[in-house]
Formats: sequence, C-alpha cells, structure tokens
Amino acid sequence: MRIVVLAGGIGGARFLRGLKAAAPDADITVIGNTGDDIHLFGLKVCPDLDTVMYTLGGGINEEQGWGRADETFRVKEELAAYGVGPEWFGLGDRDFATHIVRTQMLGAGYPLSAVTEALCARWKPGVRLLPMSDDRVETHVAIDEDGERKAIHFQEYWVRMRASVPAHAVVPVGAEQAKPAPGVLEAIAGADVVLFPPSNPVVSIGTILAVPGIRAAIADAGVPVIGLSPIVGDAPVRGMADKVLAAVGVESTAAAVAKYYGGAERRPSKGGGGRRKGSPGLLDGWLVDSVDADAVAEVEAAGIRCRAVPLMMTDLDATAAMVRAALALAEEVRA
Ligand code: FO1
Repeated sequence: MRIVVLAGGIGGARFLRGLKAAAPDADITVIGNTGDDIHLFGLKVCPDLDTVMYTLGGGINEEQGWGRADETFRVKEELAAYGVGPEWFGLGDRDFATHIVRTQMLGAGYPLSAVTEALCARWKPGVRLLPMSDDRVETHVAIDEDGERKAIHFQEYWVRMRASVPAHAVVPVGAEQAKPAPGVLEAIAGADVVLFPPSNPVVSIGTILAVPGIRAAIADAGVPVIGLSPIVGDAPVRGMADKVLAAVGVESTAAAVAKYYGGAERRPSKGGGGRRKGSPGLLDGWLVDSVDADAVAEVEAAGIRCRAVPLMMTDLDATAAMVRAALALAEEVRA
C-alpha cells in the first residue's frame, strides 16, 4: 500500500513511527513542512524535516522530541561568548553538523529535496522524506508589540515568545510562488491513502497545503484522505496549536479543525479525477479522541466520516493502534 503523509515536526514524526509499526510493508512518502525553516549563523535549519529524519532514524532526543540525542552545546556557548545569538534557539553540536552539510550542499547548487535525500542516506528513516517545496517558504506571525503590529519569524513566536501573545495572522511567506518539490505531486497521485497526522493544522499541514498544487492534487487523487485530530478535549495534545488556530478564526475543538480542512466532495474513483477550482475540502474521514465522542455527529453532519478512538500517542503501541484505526476508516470510506 502506498501511503502519503503530510507531516510537521514532533507530532508528525511520532505518528510516523506508529505508522511504520502498524504497516511495516507500506511504501510511505512523507511530505514535510518547511515553513518552520530558519537561517541562523549562516546555516539553513529545517526543524520539521530533521525531526522526522532523526525520530525515524534513531537519533532524536526522545524527551524533547526535537534535536539530537546525547547533545552538547559547545558551539552555541562559543557563539554566545562572541555575543552572537540568538540564544533562545537551542542548536546543539551534533545538530550543527546536519545544518552545515545541508547549507554546503545548497551552496553547491543542490535543491533541498536532493539535500534531504542525501541526509536521509545516513539516517535511513524507512520512508521517503520530501520537503513540500525546494523553494523558500517562511512562516511569519503577526503580533502586537509595544503598541505596533509587526511580523516575526514563526520560530521567534513559538520558541522565544512561547506563543504568549495573540497571533493576529499566520502568513507562509513565499508559498504563493513556491512549487511542490519533485516527487510530491507524483506521490499524491500514486497514493492509495493520504493521512493527516495530529500535526498543527495551521503552521504545519496548513503550510504544506498552501503550496499551490498540493491541495488540488490531494482533492483530485480520488483516494481516502483521513485525518487525526490534534485537539483532544478542546486543547492541543502538544504545542500551542490553539494560538495559531485563533489567528485563522478556528475554535480549538476536534470538530472545528475537521471543518477547517473541509469535507471532500463526492469524488471519482482513483485516477478519474478532474481539476478542481478554488480551495476544495479534503477530508473523507476524521478521528477524534474518545473524550470527544460528542463531536462525531457534528463532523459527520459536515459530510466527513468520523470515529472516536484513543488518540494519545503515549507509546508505540498506542500510536500504532491510532494508525490502524485511521487505515480502517480509509477502507470504510473506500468501500
Ligand atoms: N524548540 C524549542 O522549543 N526550543 C528550541 O530551542 C528549539 C530548537 C530547535 C533546534 C533544531 C530543531 O530541529 C528544532 C528545534 N526546536 C526547538 C523545535 C522547533 O522549534 C519547533 O517545535 C518546530 O519547528 C515546530 O514544529
């Protein structure tokens, strides 16, 4: 079975670990968010791609969910001694090596997709990891500071400010001009199922969908599109998704997020899709946590098949069970 997954960072990576356990023979393509990417110290840092690569490749710091295991921070300390920041972003020594290799290859003219493939040759994540685009896209967040509205980089909002002030807008700068990376549209067109893990619907999956062509390709693929709610009991399972959901006018509830993605229109069987205009709804199926069982009727009223199952990724078994529920729902909507 060919499975395409749109993934952000920690939540997406942990979900993928469960997917590999639940479907060991599946051919998995991951389309990774690159809107979180940031240039620091002259280096290109791709947090979400690296989080997926390290998590599936066995190099992740398990407690944090990002960065390398057994990490040290000598380089960061030396930079700080020169007064060179930002100090609020924790780049470790081992992690620095990844960014140096990436930046060197980009400088030599390789596109990000080729660089990611080269980095994955070391980590062997067991999935095909594609950046959503080779073009630069950078998520900015509009906030009010000192009585003025200004836009800051997503990482500054998320890490330095811990999303402590309201986000008035979230803008994937450059997305409109970006093209899907090589292989992205082909993977979607060739998929048997598309999964949206419980990643951030605005700054992770929303940013991937903002790259022209990706949303339409998913809508036109003619295969089940199944999502898992990142909101459990009206609060994000992890991170501060509620802050950026508010910026796009979406309530932090499992049902509201499903409606934000939108229900798929009745679609032709695989291969028979025609081009759609506008911003088509995507979801055929949606999983909410058991505590949100009350939301099932509301989601189904929006034309999206919905089931309530445990959605906490507490360990590999629990995550694999979530994946199995998503794949079972895919078969149900396909039938
Ligand atoms: N998250 C933090 O909360 N603090 C950090 O200092 C930090 C550094 C960092 C370095 C490399 C990397 O790949 C990820 C890093 N993250 C850090 C995670 C990251 O900021 C976000 O969680 C994601 O971009 C959101 O998906």
